[in-house]
Amino acid sequence: ALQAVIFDLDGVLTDTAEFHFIAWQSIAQDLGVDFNLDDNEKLKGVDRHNSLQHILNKGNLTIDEQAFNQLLDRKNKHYLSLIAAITPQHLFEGVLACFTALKARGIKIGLASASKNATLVLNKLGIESLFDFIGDAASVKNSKPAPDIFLSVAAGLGVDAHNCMGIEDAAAGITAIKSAKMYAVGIGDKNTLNQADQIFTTFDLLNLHLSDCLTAFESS
Ligand code: G16
Ligand code: MG
Repeated sequence: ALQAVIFDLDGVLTDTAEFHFIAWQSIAQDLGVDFNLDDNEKLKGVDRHNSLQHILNKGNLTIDEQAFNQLLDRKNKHYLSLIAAITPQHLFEGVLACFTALKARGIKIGLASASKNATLVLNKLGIESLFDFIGDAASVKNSKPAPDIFLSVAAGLGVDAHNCMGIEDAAAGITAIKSAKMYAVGIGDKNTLNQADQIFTTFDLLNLHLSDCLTAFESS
């Protein structure tokens, strides 16, 4: 039976995916690498190191470690300036209602974000205290699409993977959930997230259909 729901952050609970895109696009532009929405789709859920490597590969560029780290630092500073204005108003519609409904059913709530800024963002959204366990992106070895972060959150919650549902907006995230042998719910585009067990266009639709979604888990 379902004992925990493990949420991704960026693009699932709030629209920080947009801010990551703006910050990466600016780096790519300076490197002279074309960076479009399709590239961005591939970077969703991917950690910063691998994201920069993807952009360099696309431009057939190699840079030394110092320059690499400087670009990571610059991207993060830009990102931090973009998220400075986040308030509880930026929480996607349906998130609080969904959390309340899960808690009423005794289902635990976890966070599996690849972002080292996750706690800061949760704080700004005013929802940090609602989580039973928040995964630490810095302490897992392999980033999404590897299952590590989802497995570490399940362990932190004290719940077996097969009793967990994972919620993701990124293809790499859905792969991570399925590799962790969990039930996967996608938020976003049907074609991009076609590996998911269920897909909703928005978080609000997931919340509106939460009972059906939980029933489908139990019969899976
Ligand atoms: C997020 C984003 C990614 C971002 C990554 C690392 O993951 O989707 O675009 O590159 O975190 O973020 P940071 O540079 O803040 O450590 P998630 O898993 O919350 O979607
Ligand atoms: Mg995401």
